[in-house]
Amino acid sequence: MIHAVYPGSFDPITYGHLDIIQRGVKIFDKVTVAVLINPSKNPLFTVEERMELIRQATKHIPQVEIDSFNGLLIDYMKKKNANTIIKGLRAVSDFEYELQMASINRKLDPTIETFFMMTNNKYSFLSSSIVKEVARHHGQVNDLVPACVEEALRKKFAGHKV
Ligand code: COD
Repeated sequence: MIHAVYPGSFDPITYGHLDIIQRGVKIFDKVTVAVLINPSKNPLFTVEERMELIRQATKHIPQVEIDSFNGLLIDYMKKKNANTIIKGLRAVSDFEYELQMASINRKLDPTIETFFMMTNNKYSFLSSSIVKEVARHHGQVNDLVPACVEEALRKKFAGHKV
């Protein structure tokens, strides 16, 4: 069985992330979406909120498991007995960073493979940061994120002056 882990901040999950998950489950037997617990990043959503939004957004995909982790991704991979890391690539800038990550991860454990998936062209511009920026100014995000995330953003920024 090929168990892949799709790690990220997912603050919050977008249609770009969801597209990678939906394509990932066609290739791998099981995909764990793993939310990084990183207090230094000052996220908009708590880890529990982010996991719940992923849960709602992926409830139609049975091969998906949702989890969180801290520390090194490689240590988490070993703990889960998973052998493949899924990463999404949007632009050349993503590639440089992800190549560095994949190289250090391979050095830490050569048995774990990083699998890169190109973004869907529809979502090549899309990031959680862009979504938060638009939502903060009460712009429309309904075609960028699942409905549950749109609602959660609306609540977070309700009463926030533009
Ligand atoms: N289309 C396609 N892919 C996308 C899109 C999109 N529109 N948006 C995002 N993605 C991809 C990203 O490229 C990434 O692969 C993934 O989705 C998650 O994205 P984010 O932005 O939610 O998460 P990141 O990039 O902040 O996550 C970084 C990690 C948590 C993966 C990384 O920091 C990590 O592994 N940290 C653990 C510590 C560690 O082991 N570090 C390495 C050794 S030093």
